[in-house]
Amino acid sequence: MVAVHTFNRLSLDVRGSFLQNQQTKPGQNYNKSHPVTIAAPVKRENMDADLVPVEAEELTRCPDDPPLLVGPLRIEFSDPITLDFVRAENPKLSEGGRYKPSECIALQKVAIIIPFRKREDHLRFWLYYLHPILQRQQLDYGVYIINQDGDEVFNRAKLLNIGYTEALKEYDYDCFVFSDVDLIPLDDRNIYKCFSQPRHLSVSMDKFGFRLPYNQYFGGVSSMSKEQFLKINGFPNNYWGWGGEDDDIYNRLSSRGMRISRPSGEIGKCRMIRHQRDERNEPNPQRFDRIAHTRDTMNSDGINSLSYRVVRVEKDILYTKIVVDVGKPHH
Ligand SMILES: [Mn+2]
Repeated sequence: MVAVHTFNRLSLDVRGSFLQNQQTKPGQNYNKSHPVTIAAPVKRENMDADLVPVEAEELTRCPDDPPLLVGPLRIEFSDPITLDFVRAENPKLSEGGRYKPSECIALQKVAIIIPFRKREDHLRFWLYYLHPILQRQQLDYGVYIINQDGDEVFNRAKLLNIGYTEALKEYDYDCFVFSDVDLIPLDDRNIYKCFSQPRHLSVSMDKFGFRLPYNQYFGGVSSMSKEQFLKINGFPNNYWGWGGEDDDIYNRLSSRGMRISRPSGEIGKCRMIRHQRDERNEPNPQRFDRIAHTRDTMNSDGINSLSYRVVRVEKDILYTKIVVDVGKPHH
């Protein structure tokens, strides 16, 4: 009964107003009809059976349908939250915003990459809501905040490339979730993992009236396996300012014969924290020209041409923050 532990922890929540988001209500466990399948024990080669603790011997792969999911969540941004509160709420995390389930072997090792600059208030909400969700999803995960240093024009896609690179230096991740800091899923069945095709997770945002703005839309929250990411040479490094980089990424995956996988509109609902447009992230006037030439540029502009400098790394129990110098646009 691996679930018991986690529910005990959740019941310690002290904030009534948020409690309901995190707990199973009667009749709300969507997985009741899907009994947990017991996978065969993982083979352990070259290990002396006498030395293996009994618990470790019994660990099996986590089920495809995590049994702790609760379905629709209530997400609101009215009450401010402190990082200390979020830390206290997530006692099972380890340094750097890392977690892996103790009750089973996670199906995927997922690095969550968040491009970031001066959105501390959004980050607190993201951490508050996402950590419990990701734990219920039984992922072996780490949270990487990639913070663009200085006040040059923002470069979201380059920050994502950097996150991919830096996360892999720490752990053998096989899946990468790229998320804006202001997007929170409204349903924990929207699993932050990778699929056989690149995944678009933020399919119905409140900002767009809970609809997809257009079929090729790949912005907001997406996931790619290491293999899928490398197949498209990662993301472009030369989209400075707002817009276009997500369409370039779509062009890349489409030109490599891949297509977008998505959850249903219901499960893919998410909420964006309302905000003003950031300074130094004005719409990029070159974006239309650039996305018209993705096929010509993608082989030379991407993870194979990435250059940057790490300014500093901050390890918190809730995240790894990597402050980076991404340079500035030419001309
Ligand atoms: Mn936004």
